[in-house]
Amino acid sequence: MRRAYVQSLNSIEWVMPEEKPNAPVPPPGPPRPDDGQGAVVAERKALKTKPPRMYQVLMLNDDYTPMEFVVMVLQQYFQRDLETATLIMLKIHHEGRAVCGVYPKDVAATKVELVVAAARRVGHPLQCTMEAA
Ligand code: TYC
Repeated sequence: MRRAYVQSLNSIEWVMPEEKPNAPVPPPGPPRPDDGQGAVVAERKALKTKPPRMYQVLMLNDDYTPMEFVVMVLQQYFQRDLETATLIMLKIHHEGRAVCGVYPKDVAATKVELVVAAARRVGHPLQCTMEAA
């Protein structure tokens, strides 16, 4: 801002030419970098988090695991209703494999572990795997 001086009767005084006593206060401009004078600048950063990579949990067919057990697994571990669980079980039975659910990696891995453990506890050879969706 440039200042000018004017000479009054017997003194020199500094005046701000654009300053008028009742001039409206201009709105604040965009934030400026911290000048070390105590100014606080809020910066808005674009969020860079991506959604997690998802994994399909699949069950595979075999000749020994009872159909009822597979339906129970689909209801208990994949929150399927009886009708949906039966349809998924039949798809595995006829096509060899089917997707039971899609989850973030750690959730999918836990489901695989729980399903295989439940099957082995009662002596069934049911196979459950995961792969990137
Ligand atoms: N094929 C099995 C049977 O006839 C049933 C079955 C379905 C087994 C799905 C495994 O993931 C499976 N008893």
